[in-house]
Amino acid sequence: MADTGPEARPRPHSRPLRFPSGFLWGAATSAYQVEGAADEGGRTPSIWDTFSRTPGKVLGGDTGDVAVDHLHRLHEDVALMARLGVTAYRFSVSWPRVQPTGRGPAVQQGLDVYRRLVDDLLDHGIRPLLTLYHWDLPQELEDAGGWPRRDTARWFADYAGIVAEALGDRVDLWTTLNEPWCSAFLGYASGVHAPGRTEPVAALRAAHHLNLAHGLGAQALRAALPARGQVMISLNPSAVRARTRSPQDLDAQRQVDALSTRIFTGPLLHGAYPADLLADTASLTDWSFVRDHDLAVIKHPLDALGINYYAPTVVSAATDNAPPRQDGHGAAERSPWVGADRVAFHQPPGSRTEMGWSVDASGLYDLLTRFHREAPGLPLYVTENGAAYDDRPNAEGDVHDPDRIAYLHAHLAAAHRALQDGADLRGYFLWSFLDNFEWAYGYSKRFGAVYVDFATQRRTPKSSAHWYARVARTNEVPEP
Ligand code: IFM
Repeated sequence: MADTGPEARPRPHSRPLRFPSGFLWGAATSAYQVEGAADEGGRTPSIWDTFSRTPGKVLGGDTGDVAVDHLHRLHEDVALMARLGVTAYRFSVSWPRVQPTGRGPAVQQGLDVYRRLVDDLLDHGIRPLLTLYHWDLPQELEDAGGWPRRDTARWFADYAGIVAEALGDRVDLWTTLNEPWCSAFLGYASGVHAPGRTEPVAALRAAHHLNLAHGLGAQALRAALPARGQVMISLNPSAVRARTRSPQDLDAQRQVDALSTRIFTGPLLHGAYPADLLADTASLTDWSFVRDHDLAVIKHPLDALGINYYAPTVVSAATDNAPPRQDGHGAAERSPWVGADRVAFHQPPGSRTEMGWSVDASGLYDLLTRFHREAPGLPLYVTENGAAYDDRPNAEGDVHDPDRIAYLHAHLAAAHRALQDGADLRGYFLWSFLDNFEWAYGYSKRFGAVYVDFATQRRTPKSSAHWYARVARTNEVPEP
């Protein structure tokens, strides 16, 4: 549960905040959001190609067909990263680019793209962190049933093995899945993400098969990687706050914590689904899709846990005159919170980003210290953190983004407090290196430290990129 005790509050500091030596200062992207080249090299459509090409699904009809043309500009983009002092790059591999049918042979041309990228990163002294799945399921596998179908987990493990065989000699940090909560519940319950299905039970099945895919994928990685290969998963656990301490509001907090976080950390870290989650969803399913031995597979020992954090979630028990449901993931007609029908979501007062998400770094502290307590000794990475703002170049062509600098500052200070309180935090990955395709919001939300003119593809580092470069170079976060 969220820790809102006195130790969670910011402590005044006047000296720069120094991070441990070897701390990774990274930036992150994902394949569909940046690559473009959608129809090149034998790549087939993913669920996001299909979804974004369906009228009405993505704001402005935007697609990732061209995105920010990263695939054609890998060399230029890596050189820019190096100039900005980034010491690690988290990218994802597009499954349909390397294995177009999702379960057939690999395409060498697809694997070569990532080999070139990794070699370029290593030549510039930038450590690659490879994410195997950042939401772009090959469409052919969705047509065969998608994540609600159990076989998808096995096909994912085969794909993981293929990529590990190809790149395991040069990549040592591996993430199986990015934010499986979004894949399961935004993809199959609220339908605001691809594949756009609105089937609550399918979402629960998907969540389990994503967990299973992680476990089987981790086994495949271990079999193919040298001993120094590290296997993790990137979750987006919620820092859930109850609006009041009433038993009803605390129960709403418990439900959302189970559905957002413990549905993954339960099996991953403890080898079991939480009893309260099973009870909350009992009217929907008996969970018989969880088979013998699945939980042992999922509990495969992790080398590290990746945490993606943007904003806390504030909930209460719903009342008849409760405000409309707000969950920070777009205007869904159906709720992603399967089985939690009596929960209301609230916008706390205070500043917000362009996504409408509140700015509150204490949630990051809460999560890092929570997992430090829950899984003592497990190294942690912040694999995503950042903010969207309405950045625009000024008359000189410069892009000043003081709000993003303030956001990053506050969150790095929170990460530093967690380190001081014992969390074994090894690195931080800013989301995102480049402005990019923000899923159902298309190109309307800019998360990048580097501004991209989407018409010309010209890159302009924002003030925050220069600020972050100084942090990476000095290993210190300056005073505000
Ligand atoms: O852009 C996304 C990313 O793909 C996954 N995590 C959250 C980011 C901002 O919404």
